[in-house]
Amino acid sequence: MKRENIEQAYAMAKERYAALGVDTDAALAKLRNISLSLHCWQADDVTGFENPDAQLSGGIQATGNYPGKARNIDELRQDILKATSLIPGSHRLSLHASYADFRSTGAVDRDALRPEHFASWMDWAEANGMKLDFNSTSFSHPKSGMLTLSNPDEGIRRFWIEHTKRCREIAEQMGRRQGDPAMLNIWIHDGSKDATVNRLEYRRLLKQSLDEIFETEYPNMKDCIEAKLFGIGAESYTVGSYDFYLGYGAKYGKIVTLDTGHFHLTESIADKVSSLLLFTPEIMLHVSRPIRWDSDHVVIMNDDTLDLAKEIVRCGALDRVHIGLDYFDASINRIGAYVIGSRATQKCLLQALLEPLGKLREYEASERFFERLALLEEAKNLPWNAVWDMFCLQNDVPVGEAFIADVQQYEKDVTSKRA
Ligand code: RNT
Ligand code: ZN
Repeated sequence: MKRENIEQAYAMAKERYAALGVDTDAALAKLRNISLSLHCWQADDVTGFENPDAQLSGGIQATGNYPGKARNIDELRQDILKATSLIPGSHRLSLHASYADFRSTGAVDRDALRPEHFASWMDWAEANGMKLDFNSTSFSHPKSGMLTLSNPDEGIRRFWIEHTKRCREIAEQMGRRQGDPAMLNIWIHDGSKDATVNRLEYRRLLKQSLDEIFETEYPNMKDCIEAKLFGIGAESYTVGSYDFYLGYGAKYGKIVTLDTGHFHLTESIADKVSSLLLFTPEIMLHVSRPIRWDSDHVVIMNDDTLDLAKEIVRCGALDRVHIGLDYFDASINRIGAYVIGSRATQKCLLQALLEPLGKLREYEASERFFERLALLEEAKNLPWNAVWDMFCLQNDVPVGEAFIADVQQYEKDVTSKRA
């Protein structure tokens, strides 16, 4: 696309939006300030680096066998950098505890993880101007079973308590080093395939484990607890349900992670934002795309994601909502999957930032509901795409579909050569 055309289209869009009281330059500046937390696990189908034949467990599945997945830490890092070179703005990387780098330390089990096992990640992130977030990993481990932090077996429960404590310490070190708190997300798969007659007991144990895990206060990390509706093989009961974590978060001031794939399919995740903001400190998002189940398809610019972005902006909560991505599609080019999902999320945020909110709120305050609905409809086809192209131009990434060729080239040069 020619630079003059992008600039010309932007100038016209700017004028059009200005007539509705929207400042497109300000929207561009705000969007530039939003860092997505990119999930490291799209590049290798959530395999991690503890063991090359690791079998993904915990009720989640990456389906597909597209060639070229990252087989080691260096490849994963290279893929992430390729992806971020095609995504406008600067972003964070969210690591799972199963992505430790044991090359200079020797391997340890998950209850013995230390910041040193992530030192090379911290060096790498710093060198590349990227901040880190972290996740405990309860799945894909011999002690995972169906119950971890809620396991009545004291030995197993203690192992996972210790693991989660170690993860908080690692996140603290990441946060201290980068001068910005690392988000530590705790998601456990604990649940039951069939009817359980002990719902309360497992939840009591989970609460007890969390109480102990959170005993130490850390200033440079933030605890997030992620609920879920069900997993594969855990269809009847999930210990860490939304009610459970919402209660916990509201009572103890912890951040509740909303994964957009973890609710009944007709439930609006966007509608939860304003309530959480009133009762919990901040919000962590796992933006995903469920298709019939928590399938973790690549995020696209759909109504669900748009609604979510609009709610964040309408609540004036960009500084209280952390936007992480969480999907894993092994059926298409994995770097392309990062780029599509990240750019789609940003497009949604941009449209939210360009909403003629002043005018809409004026209509609403004076009960002009026809006018409100009419403007909401018309706003959908305001020239936001010209502003998006300008955003890509300003941030030196390919405009429009031009990134397809970049991903293809990388596939030709790099990923297709991986056996
Ligand atoms: C699983 C949760 C969780 C995982 C990652 C890999 O359903 O969404 O966040 O996807 O931790
Ligand atoms: Zn998630």
